[in-house]
Amino acid sequence: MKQFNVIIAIALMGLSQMALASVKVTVNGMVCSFCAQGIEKSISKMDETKAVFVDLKNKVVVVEAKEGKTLNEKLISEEIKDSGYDVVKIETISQTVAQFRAQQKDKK
Ligand SMILES: [Cu+2]
Repeated sequence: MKQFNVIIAIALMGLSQMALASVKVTVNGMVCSFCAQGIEKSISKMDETKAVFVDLKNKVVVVEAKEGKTLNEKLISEEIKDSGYDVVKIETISQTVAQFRAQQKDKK
């Protein structure tokens, strides 16, 4: 039974990663809402971006891809660096921007 659950968990993980790919970027140097706005604006301009969420408190930028599109992590990272911030870490998460937002709210 335990093994069975593990298989289901792995299958679900695979599914969610296929269905929704968001990129979570940890950024250093964002201090105010102007920083957040600037980053949000420049990443929103990208063709494959569906939604952007900048979390100043946790210093993360979450970018969600449009359906069927793949986010260009390198481009996102460069865009943030060009705006004058440091990219500490970039990773793929299986949440949408809306889900990530909701999760941050729950933490408070
Ligand atoms: Cu600022």
